[in-house]
Amino acid sequence: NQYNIAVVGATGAVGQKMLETLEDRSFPIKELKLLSSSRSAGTKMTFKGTEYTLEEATPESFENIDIALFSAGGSVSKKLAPEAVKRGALVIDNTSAYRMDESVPLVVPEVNEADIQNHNGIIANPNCSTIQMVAALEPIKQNLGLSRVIVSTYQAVSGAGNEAADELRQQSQSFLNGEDLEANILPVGGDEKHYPIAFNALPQIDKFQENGYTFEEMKMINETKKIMHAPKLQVAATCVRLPFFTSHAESVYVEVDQKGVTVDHLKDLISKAEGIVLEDDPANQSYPTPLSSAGKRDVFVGRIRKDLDHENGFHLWVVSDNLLKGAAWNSVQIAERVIANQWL
Ligand code: 11C
Repeated sequence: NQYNIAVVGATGAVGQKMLETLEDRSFPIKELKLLSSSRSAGTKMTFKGTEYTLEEATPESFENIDIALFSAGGSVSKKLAPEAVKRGALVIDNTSAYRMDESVPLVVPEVNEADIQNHNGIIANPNCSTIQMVAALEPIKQNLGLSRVIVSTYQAVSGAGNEAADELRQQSQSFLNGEDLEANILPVGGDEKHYPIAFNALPQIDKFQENGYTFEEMKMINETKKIMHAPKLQVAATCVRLPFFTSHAESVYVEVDQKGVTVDHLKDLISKAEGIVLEDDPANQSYPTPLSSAGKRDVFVGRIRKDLDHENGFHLWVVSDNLLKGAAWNSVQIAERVIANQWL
């Protein structure tokens, strides 16, 4: 079988990776429609050697579409996802618009593939930093029980889009030329103040919430509990933007329920888990980094250590390409599982 596919937001950092991933996976596409805002309509993009012209996304764009991959911002998804569903399309939405909606499954296939069946036309793709973390946590939770997670992130600028990546490029050049740095986008396009990211670290990703956490931190907290079906799991997050382009890295502290667990046991569980690569050999200085994981679909885990004070505590270093497993690949993977299980 082949399917009519629409990609909404095809010119964005994630949209471009969606096209690359559909191509790499030889996704069974009958017809492909590339949709965008009116601003990008008319832009040309190539898929499998054929040139496509982007069309402005309207409700009618979704007639005859089987699966629509949305990544054009929450407001576009809010407006157009219901229109797509009304016309019979299955929406896989890579924005935060529907993630915490109880009627919408929030899915990382390695963790909660079965939730896909409960969809009512929309399946939400989680936030990138959440996806890689829950993929690494699931085998731990399944085998040892999990009570607490404390994560600090080291996130790439591409998570904030192509304009943020351009800003890092420009500021880096200015810095090396001894010029003043101009900051217009990071930490958050829509917030009041902007700070340089080049040669810096910004402890703000997305806007501050009333409780003092940022929205990115609250996404990691709330989405993790939903995906893992663990409302009582204790989760705290600190999210930091760093000056590199691709892949998010995370220092994750976990407390497991089972007593007497060894590092080797944890390594064994991680190495056998689907979609995860263990890269952990301190004797040979082997561990994943943003550069080594960029362009790959897996989640990489290293630096597994036992906490020195808490009997059931462990530390992990989790790295993955934020635009692939964190976004485009997870969305396409959901689409593949929908098809394989006939859950359309
Ligand atoms: C970042 N995690 O790195 C964000 C990007 O909710 O899908 C992903 C935003 C989202 O800035």
